[in-house]
This record gives sequence, structure tokens and C-alpha cells, in this order.
Amino acid sequence: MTAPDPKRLLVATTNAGKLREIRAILADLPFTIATLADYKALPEPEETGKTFAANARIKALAYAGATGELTVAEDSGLEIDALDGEPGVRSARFNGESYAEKFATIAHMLEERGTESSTARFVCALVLTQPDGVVWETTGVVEGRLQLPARGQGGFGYDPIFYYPEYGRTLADVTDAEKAAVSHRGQAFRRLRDYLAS
Ligand code: ITT
Repeated sequence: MTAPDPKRLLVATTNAGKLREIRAILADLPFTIATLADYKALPEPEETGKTFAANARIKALAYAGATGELTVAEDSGLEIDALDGEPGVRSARFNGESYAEKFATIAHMLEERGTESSTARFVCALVLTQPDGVVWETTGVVEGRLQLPARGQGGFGYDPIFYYPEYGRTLADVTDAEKAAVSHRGQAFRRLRDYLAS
């Protein structure tokens, strides 16, 4: 007797920080987790959407179409209220090669607007697709505020400047589990886990 094929889910992201967090949340799901590293030379879709959800759909549909897999993709980023929501959907490609440069750009832009801080949020739009279309989607949001200079060694991306009031620390200054418990990505992927487990 042969065992039935385990269910497979392609987590379609090129971002190692995202992948690490997503793997931890989906660890107990009875699915084999595939990643883009399991495929050779998949073209990266252009993120032309104006919203997180639009970009997540573009990525999920492109990778599901290219691989034939049940695929989840997410688009995420930081919205800073004093900067009218910047960097938003441009978070990954925002001014500056390194995050130290991106943080300096943000500090400069805030200074030009006569402030040092601002309320801010991380947003994560998650889209689950089959090759022939969207199956399910959700969005997670975590509210906080900017803290400059940067603080903490954990997490990735903008975490060192994102202060989470309930913890009294930045999301780079807490454990991975503490970040996941409250983060935009934690919320969205726990909902996905519950959806796929039901
Ligand atoms: P994929 O599109 O391949 O998933 P990406 O990094 O290009 O990878 P996005 O276009 O969604 O992904 O950009 C998300 C950016 O938003 C990410 O590169 C960080 O700069 C920022 N970001 C998102 N979630 C974050 C988090 O939990 N902590 C810190 N920064 C985050």
C-alpha cells in the first residue's frame, strides 16, 4: 500500500526573513512546504499593483501559474502616517541599498516635515491561489510607531525602527515568537493555517 501524496503548499517569497517567519507559523500544518528554491529560474513577476492586496495577487497567481502548485504569496510593508503612508508598497525598493540608508532617508523626510516620529503600521496582504485563480485572501495589520535611531538585532527589514507600544520595544528587540504573536504576518498566516486545517 502506498501512502497518499502529502498535500503541498508553495510559499512563494524571495525574502528569507519572511520565509523563516512563515515556516515557523505553518510548521504544524500537515502540508509539505515547497519554496521557490525548489524551482529553477522562475521569472520574478513585476509588482505593478497600487495596493498590497493587488501585488500579493500578482505574485501568487504568477507563481501558481508557473508551477501548478497551490501557492501562497504575500505583499507587505510599512506605512508611516507622517509620510502619507510611505514607503508602503515600495518598502522593499525604498531609497537606499541598505536598511541603515533607508532609515536615514526616513529620518530626513520626517525632519523635513518638522517631526521626529510618527504613528505607523505594518500591513501583510496574503493571497492563496490555485493556477486557475484566487482561492482565499486575508490581511493582517499591526499598529505601532517609529523609533529612531534603530534598536535591536532580531527580525528583518524595518523591525529595528518599529516600536510596538504593548511590548515597549521595537520588533527587532523581541524574540521571534513575541514578534509572530502580534505581527501583521503572524495574524495573516495563523488565519491561513486555520483555513487550511479546517
Ligand atoms: P517577495 O516579494 O519575494 O515576497 P519582498 O521582500 O520583495 O519579497 P515585498 O515586496 O512584500 O517583499 O516587500 C516587503 C518589504 O516590506 C520587506 O522587504 C521589508 O522591507 C518590509 N517588511 C515587510 N514585513 C516586514 C517585517 O515583518 N519586518 C520588517 N520589515 C518588513
